[in-house]
Amino acid sequence: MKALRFWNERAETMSADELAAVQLEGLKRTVRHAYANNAFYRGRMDALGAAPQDVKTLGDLPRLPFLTKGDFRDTYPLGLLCVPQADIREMHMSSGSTGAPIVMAYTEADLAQWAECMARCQVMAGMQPGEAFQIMPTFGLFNGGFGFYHGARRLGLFAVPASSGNTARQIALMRDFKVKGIGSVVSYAARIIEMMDERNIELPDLKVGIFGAETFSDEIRTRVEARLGITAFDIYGMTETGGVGTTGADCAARCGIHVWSDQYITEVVDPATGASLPDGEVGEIVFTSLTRQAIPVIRYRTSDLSRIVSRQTCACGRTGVRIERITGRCDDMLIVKGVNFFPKQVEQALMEIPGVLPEYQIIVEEREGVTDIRIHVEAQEGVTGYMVEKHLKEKLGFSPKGDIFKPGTLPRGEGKAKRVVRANAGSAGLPPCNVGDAGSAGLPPCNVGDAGSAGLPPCNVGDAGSAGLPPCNVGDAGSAGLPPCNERLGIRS
Ligand code: DLL
Repeated sequence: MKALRFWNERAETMSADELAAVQLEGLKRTVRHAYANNAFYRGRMDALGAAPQDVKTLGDLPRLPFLTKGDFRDTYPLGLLCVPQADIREMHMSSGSTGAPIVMAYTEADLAQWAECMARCQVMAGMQPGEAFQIMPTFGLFNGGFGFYHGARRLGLFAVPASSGNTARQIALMRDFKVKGIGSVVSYAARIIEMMDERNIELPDLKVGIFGAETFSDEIRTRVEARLGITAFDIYGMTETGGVGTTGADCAARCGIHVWSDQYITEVVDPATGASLPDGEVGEIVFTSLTRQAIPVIRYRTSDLSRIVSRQTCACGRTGVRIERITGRCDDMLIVKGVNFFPKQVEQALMEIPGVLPEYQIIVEEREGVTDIRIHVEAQEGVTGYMVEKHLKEKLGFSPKGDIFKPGTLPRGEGKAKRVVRANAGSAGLPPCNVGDAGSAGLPPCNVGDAGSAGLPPCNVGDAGSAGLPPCNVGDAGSAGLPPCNERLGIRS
């Protein structure tokens, strides 16, 4: 049988004119549907003096109001629903870091749309019907596990729904069932590699990795590809647009994320003013869904930063708009000593240093209105704080303080990696942590590594693996009477 190059060749290779016609029809339908069936949408449009019949061309899109994460939260649980509740067949939810959760509901048709988008992503990555695909994001309210599953079922893959965790079993499953492709949160691929290295395991059948849910640098991608012997693809999506893969993935040509443009209109706006930006300029990505029923999104501001790289046909033959791999989130940007940067840039710089491993954290400390950061990174013996500092200075323009940890000692989670840890995370309703501020006596132990999860046991950063250790005072060993972390190789402060 001839290998599939596309899942839906017609939809994926439409001419620009066809695509524009499909988008206009989908936009008109979606706006009419939301206005007729949802009080929140109607109220927003009325307040702006916009009516469904005002949408006559795609150029009318900026006349419609934006939808924000705050709107999802304010209307929790189902205030954005545009169909009777009895028509819902599934829901997913993201917890976010603050406030009420964000809910997405699906009708039968919405589930089919998700499966279609995911099947397109999986074929684009080279998966073929009948091949085994292991799904490692969590199955549950997080959309990752079910998204890969719906796509795998639609495409006719042999689905291995491993969910997250139990790395030894994940590796055994991949080996025993000759798994060809994996879907995962990027940081989990690093964990699998760690265990493969420890146990000297190879997975010769594995060829494809589809990773997403968080930004990752080209350097990490290259390392993962080299060790696993795979081609790694970047898949993008979010709860609000209907889950993983709804807003596309990249192809083997690696020239941006292909947004499924018959399903979503992409805009890029200035994050501060909301004004539309021309192609090529970096700004906040805004999506409008064209076929979704239960909770359609109209001009949804994602907070994700990227730019439109091309509207031309890609080398792979697909014609939809392509955006650059996500740079970071608007709220992730750090400004330290007058230098603006994203966590992904720190990762990129760190991964250029031989011997530095892909586990790191950026501890953000705010003192008297001044932001400073401290980098915690795992590295093999021989890497010194000076080497790290010097390289970061060259790449970022300033030298953060940093601590180097032995391999396997920084805390690890099973979901998205928590790369940025705010030293004053107490503001999110969490107990204040003492990372970077060990001087404040009497503070409860911190939850470094998963500051979002309340009720976590105190962590032992620096030796997370060893049970029974007292909480550590990362960032300022020795002060406030706390015992120092016991696994540092080199400290520079
Ligand atoms: O993270 C969906 C997903 C699951 C994507 C598994 C890929 C793989 P949420 O939990 O709602 O959904 O988080 C969505 O995660 O707005 C981005 O900030 C970030 N994100 C998702 N994919 C990528 C990616 C899932 N490929 C939020 N690159 C989004 C960078 C990503 N950031």
